[in-house]
Amino acid sequence: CQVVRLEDYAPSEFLVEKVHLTFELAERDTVVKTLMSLRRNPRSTNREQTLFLDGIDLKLRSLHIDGTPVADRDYRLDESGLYLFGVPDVFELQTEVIIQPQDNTVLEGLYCSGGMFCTQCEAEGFRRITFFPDRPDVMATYTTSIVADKKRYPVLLSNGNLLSSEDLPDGLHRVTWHDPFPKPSYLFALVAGDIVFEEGAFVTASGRSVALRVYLQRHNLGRGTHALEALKKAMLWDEKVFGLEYDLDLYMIVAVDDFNMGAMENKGLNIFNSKYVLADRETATDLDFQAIEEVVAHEYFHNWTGNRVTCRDWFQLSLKEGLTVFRDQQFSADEVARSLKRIHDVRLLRTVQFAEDSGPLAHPVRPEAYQEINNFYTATVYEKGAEIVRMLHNLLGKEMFRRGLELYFSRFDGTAVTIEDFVKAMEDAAQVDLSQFRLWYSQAGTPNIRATGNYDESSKEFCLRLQQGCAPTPGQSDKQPLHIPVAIGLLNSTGTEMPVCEVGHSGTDCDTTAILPLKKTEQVFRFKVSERPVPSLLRGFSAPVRLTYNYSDAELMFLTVHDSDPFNRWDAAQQLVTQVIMRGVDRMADGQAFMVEPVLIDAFRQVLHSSSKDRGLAAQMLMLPSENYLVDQRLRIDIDGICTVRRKLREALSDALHDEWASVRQACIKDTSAGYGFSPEEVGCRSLKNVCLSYLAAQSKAGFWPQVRQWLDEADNMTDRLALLTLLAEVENAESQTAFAQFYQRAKDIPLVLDKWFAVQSGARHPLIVDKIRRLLAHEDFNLCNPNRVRAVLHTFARGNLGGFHAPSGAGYHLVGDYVMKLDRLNPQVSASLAGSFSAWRRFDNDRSALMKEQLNKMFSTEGISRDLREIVQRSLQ
Ligand code: B3K
Ligand code: ZN
Repeated sequence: CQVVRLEDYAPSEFLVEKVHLTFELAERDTVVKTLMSLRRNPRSTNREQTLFLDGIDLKLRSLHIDGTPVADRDYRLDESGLYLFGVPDVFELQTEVIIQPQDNTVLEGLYCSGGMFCTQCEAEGFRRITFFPDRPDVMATYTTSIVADKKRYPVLLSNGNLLSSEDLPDGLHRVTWHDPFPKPSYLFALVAGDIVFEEGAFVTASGRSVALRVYLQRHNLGRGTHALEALKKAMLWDEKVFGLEYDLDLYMIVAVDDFNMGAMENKGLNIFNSKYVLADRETATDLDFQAIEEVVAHEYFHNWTGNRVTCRDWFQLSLKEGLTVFRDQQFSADEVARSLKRIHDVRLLRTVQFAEDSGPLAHPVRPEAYQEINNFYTATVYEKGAEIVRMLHNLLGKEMFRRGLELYFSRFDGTAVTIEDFVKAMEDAAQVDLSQFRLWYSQAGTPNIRATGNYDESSKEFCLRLQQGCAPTPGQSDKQPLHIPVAIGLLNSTGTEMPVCEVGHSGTDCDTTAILPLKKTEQVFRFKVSERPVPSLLRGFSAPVRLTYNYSDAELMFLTVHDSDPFNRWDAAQQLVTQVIMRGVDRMADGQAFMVEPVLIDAFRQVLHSSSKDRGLAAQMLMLPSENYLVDQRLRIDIDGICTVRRKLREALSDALHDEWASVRQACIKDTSAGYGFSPEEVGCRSLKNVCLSYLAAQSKAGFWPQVRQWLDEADNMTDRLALLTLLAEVENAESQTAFAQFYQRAKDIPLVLDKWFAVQSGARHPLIVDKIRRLLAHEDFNLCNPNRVRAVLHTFARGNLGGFHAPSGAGYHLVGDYVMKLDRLNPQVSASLAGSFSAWRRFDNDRSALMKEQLNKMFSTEGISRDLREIVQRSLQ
């Protein structure tokens, strides 16, 4: 299989200045006519007379150079594109191709969704539309004409500003768009359909007024308001925080039901998975509302970090993604409770990214080789990439970071650049040396920090030893020490923070949080303190590392109550529960019975008692760490032990604190009785209320389930309804049956709600879950061509329902393995991501490991699997 390598990068031999595309959209054959001006790239060293243009599944109808048809001997076609021999240095190329969007199930290039035409070109989808140098360092200005039946496709959209629209004979019409900003082909977009819009307006800081439109299918009208409001907030925020304004007169978002990812930042015409646009309280949960805000902001922020300055090649993907995720995280943190946002992001990082970084699919944030670039839209490139930018932000400080970004834009606006260009701009602006810091981009794996503390009573010195290391990852056996900023605080015995003053520091201006620059394999830091401290380590999760410190239960409990950093309060609670669970797992492995440790009950009781101070945070502290987080704590995964101990612990906490769960739940209800609102307090209330409820369900008393049914009838929003339904999914009784039947009736015409109906069942801990999944897959509403539906059932099961997927019989593996193969023929991106759930096979017990490997082998030996899937399987087996 062909491997693309970073070290082989060479500038494009030809550049494209201008492109004029004409689409004649039709149900069977869509014609794409392309006129483009090409010229030899002065920066290319290659002097070949052959020009290669990418093109996949295109039927060539005609080919002209400077108006003259190209003779047969002067070109050649193969399955990857078009070779033109003996081309001049400057010329115009005219092509005409036929494509079949109606048969496009890979959802890349031009395809149909819900009666609409739409496009997805990142990373390499444009080559499915026309012959083109489909690489991000070829930036051109685009003019796009679209011709279509006016009745069926009254709305015709593309990037930029509207130039003209006119009616044509035979019920057709033509609309022409022009985007004045040079852009890479991956940012091209087109939409055609019978859609409507919700409109808003934004006046930029420099006084330009921008029309904002959220396009939806007619029956969804009214459900785009939240997205529209989020867009306005994001536009204002980027002006305030980074001085970045929008640059066109129109900003469009279109919601489509069939989409491989979350959304796409096409210039001026974002195309979104409808999951990240449509919302009202009847159909979306608080988490959905929050996710919409994040994704809308993320795509908007790409206009500068991604579009105006783009990537030179796909190895630089984190240049735009890591930076833009960081920006959207900062935005959301300003919008909601900052610490909750951080907890949310760190949870994701620790479960998904850490797992990726410790398995066979581990890769640096700037990868060095790929077979299929779509496999690299990963948690590492996105989330770890964002953590690197966050560390830079903390190292440089807010002001310097902003200046660095300004320098970056002044140097590179309108060009395609590298991660190195970004780091250099930061380095130059702040006058700091980032040479060691750069390793974060090239070295894969999660660093481990072992921290040990020692207090010397006589000298009143606290000595903190930090040792860093990193396990080998594929292709990188030797790791160098990284520059890791470790934020710490020191608490005295009453829980008050002491100044963090290093020995030798003169002055009296020590802060209560210090950032220690860990740069060597081992470093010792000494602090002057008045008494033995309890250290609060890695505050705010100042670096994407695993840090261990030999905390006693009592110390963790102390931090849970006293740490002034709310993130670390939450983290201390998580560490305490994790510690207790892992001890339980060890005891079980030794054949001992489960017992709940009183320390945990005390800790939970304390959190419950003071929960009214910050309900959102309390809810997070009371949630047990996910199975996914727990399995990642040890190299060898004891799946049965973890699932069992976690379940028993939940039951024990349910029992021991029954009255507290009930009363805190009541208190929350009392405070939200005024109706449904979306303020952080109300969201916090709902989440705490539902956490309490889930504990009450774990050891349900008589009459509980009929009560749940009643609450379900009374619920006035999707957050509560879904929380209740989730509980009902894990039991087999009359209430559960009617609840699911009724929910289905309400959901069946609303795809996003129906996805929830599927997902809740797929994620349920249930002894017969594999049979249940089979039934869901055979359901008339299950649809293998819709990625949201597939993810609702298969990804939820394989990635979120560990007990079920890893059933000892191997039935879960079998089922998912079969569906990977079925899906692969339709949509390789989705099949490859599902296949990733087998990648950790080596870490399981021998029986499971063999069964998982068997599935991977089966995939590998199947003829004709996609490049996407082949790469994932191959790397998993290596
Ligand atoms: N840039 C797109 C992702 C495109 C996915 C290609 N397989 C979404 C985003 O990160 O904003
Ligand atoms: Zn992005």
